[in-house]
Amino acid sequence: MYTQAMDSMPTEAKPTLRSAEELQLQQRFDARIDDGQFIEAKDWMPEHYRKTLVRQISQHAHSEIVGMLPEGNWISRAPTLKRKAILLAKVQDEAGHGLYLYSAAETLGTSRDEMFEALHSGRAKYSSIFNYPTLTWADIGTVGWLVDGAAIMNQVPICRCSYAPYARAMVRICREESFHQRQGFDALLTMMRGGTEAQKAMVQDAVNRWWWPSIMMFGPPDDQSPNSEQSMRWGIKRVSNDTLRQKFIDAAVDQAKVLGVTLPDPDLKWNEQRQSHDFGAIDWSEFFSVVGGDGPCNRERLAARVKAWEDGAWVRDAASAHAQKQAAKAVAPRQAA
Ligand code: FAQ
Repeated sequence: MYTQAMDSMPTEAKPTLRSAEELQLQQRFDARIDDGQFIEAKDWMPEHYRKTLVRQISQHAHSEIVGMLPEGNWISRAPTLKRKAILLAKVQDEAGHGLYLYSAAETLGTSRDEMFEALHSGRAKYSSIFNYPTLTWADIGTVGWLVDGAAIMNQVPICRCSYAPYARAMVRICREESFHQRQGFDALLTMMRGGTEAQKAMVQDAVNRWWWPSIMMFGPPDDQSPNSEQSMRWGIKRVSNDTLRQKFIDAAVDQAKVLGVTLPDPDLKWNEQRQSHDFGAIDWSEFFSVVGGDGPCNRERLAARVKAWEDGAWVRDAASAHAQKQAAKAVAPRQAA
């Protein structure tokens, strides 16, 4: 980062000169952010910007991978071949999203092993929503409709995130998320339009259980969101937690009407003045308890990820042994020559 000329200067002169250079780099970085330019992996960036990105992108990656569990649980029980093929493709897509995102985080200098270790030791977070159980087939449709719907609402603005590798990954991810939302809505519509009374009741029950956790996905209210101000200043987040939550609620109300389900909030009503829906109080104690590790499925989800990591040890060992052999073969002919 620093020039050789500076390294050869007397020690006492270094701190001032270094900070002068850093100041200049910081000013250039701030100007680029203000100008709406993208930051690439090789560009200079403040350490706090780098750390914030690693935190958000790795947590996002973990969410995609842990998010495979509640839906993967239903692949063998999908009601028709068509629904099974769709669900299989969706769960595979989530794995792909996780891999794009881990790659984007790696460009910031954090290894995938470090990120996995943070997840497995419980230090890293993943989305609160994946700590709820998928009890019936209607839960799978509801996850697609509400959870993927909330994910798209949150993720479309990240396609314009100031960190280019994250923004590029998000463009690809959002294209797939919109298919995910549609397939969930379609599965629910099929049950609500042509299903039995029991199937309709099953859909309503799933919506009742997933509604509040889905609107919590956007994170704490803006005035209790410690990272928002700085992340918005840096263009990592483009839209605040509360604004996205409101947009999601407004969109979901109309979709619920098409489906013929009731959203479980008696205070939900159109506010003519705000041109938005008012809604009831969110139970933030539930959110913080789930994020803190005490949700209905936190232990089960983490145990499944740790087991998958341990079961995969032989694959990682075999791949490294193969890579070592290949490297040795590449060196051997050169030595013989
Ligand atoms: N769950 O200051 P803020 C998906 C934490 S992907 C758990 O507002 P920030 C696709 C937050 O990390 C879903 N923790 O934080 C799919 C922070 O803690 P920390 C994931 C949460 O970062 C569908 C603390 O609270 N999407 O669904 C949550 O500015 C179906 C204070 O919060 C993303 O990750 C939460 N819901 O804003 C897959 C999108 N909310 O780290 C499979 C990218 C907040 O300081 C099946 N991420 N926290 O210890 C973001 O947009 C942001 O990180 C937010 C949080 C908006 C999630």
